[in-house]
Amino acid sequence: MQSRPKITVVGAGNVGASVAQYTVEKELGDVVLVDVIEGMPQGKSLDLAQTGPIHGYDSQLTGSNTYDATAGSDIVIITAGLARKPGMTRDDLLFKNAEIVGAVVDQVASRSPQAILILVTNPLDAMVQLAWKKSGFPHQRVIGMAGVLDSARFRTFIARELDVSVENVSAFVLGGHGDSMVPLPRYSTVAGIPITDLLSPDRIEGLVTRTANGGAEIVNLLKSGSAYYAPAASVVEMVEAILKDKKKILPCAAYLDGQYGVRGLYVGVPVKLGRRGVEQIVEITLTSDEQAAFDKSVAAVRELVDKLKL
Ligand code: TXD
Repeated sequence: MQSRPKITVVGAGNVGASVAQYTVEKELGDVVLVDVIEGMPQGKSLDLAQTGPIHGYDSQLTGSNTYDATAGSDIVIITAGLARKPGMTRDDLLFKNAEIVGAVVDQVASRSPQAILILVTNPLDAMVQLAWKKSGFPHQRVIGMAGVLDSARFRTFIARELDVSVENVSAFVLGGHGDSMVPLPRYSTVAGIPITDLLSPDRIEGLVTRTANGGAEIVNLLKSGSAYYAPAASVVEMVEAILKDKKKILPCAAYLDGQYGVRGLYVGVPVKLGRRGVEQIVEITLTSDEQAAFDKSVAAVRELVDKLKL
């Protein structure tokens, strides 16, 4: 009998394996890891299961190269795909990853018709739109992870700049996950104080630029592969908000149906996450400069979605 929530992670690579690790460490549920590489999800699951006695978790871990073990999942996280290599843009990945994600969604949606899907694979916003279309799920149950990561990066840089605890820093990031993302300094705060009162426009501009290029900075350092600890932690914050029905407001790629002047497209905005998935889109008033930057980011997302004919 299953009494713990069931969380499937498709793609047991760097992000997927770390998602599994953080999920069981927090005892959020049992985890099924799926990957196309034979033996790999099974091996990682067994290794993580054997960490349980040391770290004190009882979550069950299962690895598989097929999908039957995923049936009846509460949440399915999709990280399957190729990661960016140095010099490769997220957009280069579009067609290859669309093929992979489309096939994965077909497999999981039929076996877990009530699941909430969390997309991670890049280019993120287009992959979420694709997963929503392919699954036939209500848009509230198909969500993309990007904003939590982007704002965690912005928070890290703000905390370092001001030499304060990261816990004091909140940050606000809008738009697509890409170089055109829109960090919003006037809604980014340290103990409630907007950073626009604490830092010069030049310093803020530096932090904003570093945030927008945050993924590429790590890709260039690692040489092969891309960031995975913070991306995985970001996914797990969303999983926890959903399973514990926290109604937590987090920036996620969500389906806009007129909000922020956008209709019929997934883009990063603050949402309320609870057991039903995206329970509300939080709308704020943008200045004309912010709206222009947001519109530019939306246009970049729409271009990819159009290329996929979604
Ligand atoms: O903010 C964000 N959304 C992101 C996105 C942050 C970090 C990483 N981001 C993207 O996630 C990245 O650009 C990639 O598109 C994915 C996964 O990144 P990861 O770093 O985990 O890549 P890996 O280590 O290469 O893992 C991908 C795994 C690998 O083990 C493949 O064998 C597997 O995906 N894979 C598949 N699994 C199942 N089914 C199919 N078809 C499949 N194809 C590949």
